[in-house]
Amino acid sequence: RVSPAAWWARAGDLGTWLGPRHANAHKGEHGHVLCVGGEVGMGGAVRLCAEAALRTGVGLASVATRTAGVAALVAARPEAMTHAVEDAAALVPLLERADVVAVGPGLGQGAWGRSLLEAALASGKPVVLDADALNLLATRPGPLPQAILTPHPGEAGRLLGIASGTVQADRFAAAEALVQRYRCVVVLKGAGTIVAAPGEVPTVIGAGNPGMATGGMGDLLSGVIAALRAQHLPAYFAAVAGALLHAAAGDEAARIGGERGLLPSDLFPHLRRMANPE
Ligand code: NPW
Ligand code: AMP
Ligand code: MG
Repeated sequence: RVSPAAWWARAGDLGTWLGPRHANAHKGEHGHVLCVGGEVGMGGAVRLCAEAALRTGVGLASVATRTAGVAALVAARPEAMTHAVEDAAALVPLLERADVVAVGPGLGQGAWGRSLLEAALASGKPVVLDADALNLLATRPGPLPQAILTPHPGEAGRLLGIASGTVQADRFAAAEALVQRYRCVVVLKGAGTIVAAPGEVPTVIGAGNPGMATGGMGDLLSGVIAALRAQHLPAYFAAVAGALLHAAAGDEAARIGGERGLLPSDLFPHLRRMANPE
């Protein structure tokens, strides 16, 4: 049994789910997402995550990243509060202030990344785990009920100890195996993204296009889902709505400029428009 996203919701409903901001709104009401990642050489990944959270309407976005990446990130996106975090102790006060923590974009798989991932999990905050957070998770037991996992088929294969081709041969079975192991929401990415969770009928996202097969596209998705979760959507709802919003924004960007050469940052204006009621 499958629930296609087309039945479940239309992309045009996304702004309606969040509702309009009321006249007296303040930034503290709209959620605070902390993005953790950006090992040397991959600072762009955590920037895409934070910028996606901001364009999906979060009130505040913070970034915890390597000292070497701070200046570039502040210059490129001054709205994000960017902190040099070289160890887990420096992450703890940032975790305390966050509503949702997105861990993994460009995190790397070294001791730095592992210590930050462990601190984020120990905080008990809702987490969106992507990219290298998932690769690090492969050597760590579940369950993680406070998590939303967003693996691509390669990451799903590493988590399950199977080849990515085996994941692709039966994507529903792979998504279900991850749900069983981690007892949390799982977003298995790729053409026909599947969103699965304990006790839920899996949802298939019918939107999206091959132009989205570009480095950084998944880093952006983690920020979108974290922002919806921080704006008080329940975990499964945030994952389905986020995957749909991301894919629909990708389709709109491809409609305007074509699939080839589509960049993750081309989605930002469309994320913004679709996250508002029509
Ligand atoms: P194969 O070849 O099939 O076995 P990796 P990554 C598979 C950061 N980034 N269908 C495929 O494996 C990320 O955040 C930083 C089937 C492929 O070779 C991470 O921290 C950027 N297979 C880090 O880099 C922009 C699929 O997975 C392998 C598949 C590493 O992340 C780029 C690749 O996965 C990047 O986001 C599919 N649909 N999709 C930046 N600007 O800073 C993937 N595979 O080895 O985990 O590498 O995803 O690039
Ligand atoms: P990542 O591999 O982590 O960068 O994530 C890539 C993102 O782009 C995911 O959200 C995928 O679902 C999406 N994507 C990549 N290739 C396709 C495709 N061929 N069709 C639809 N969506 C895609
Ligand atoms: Mg990725």
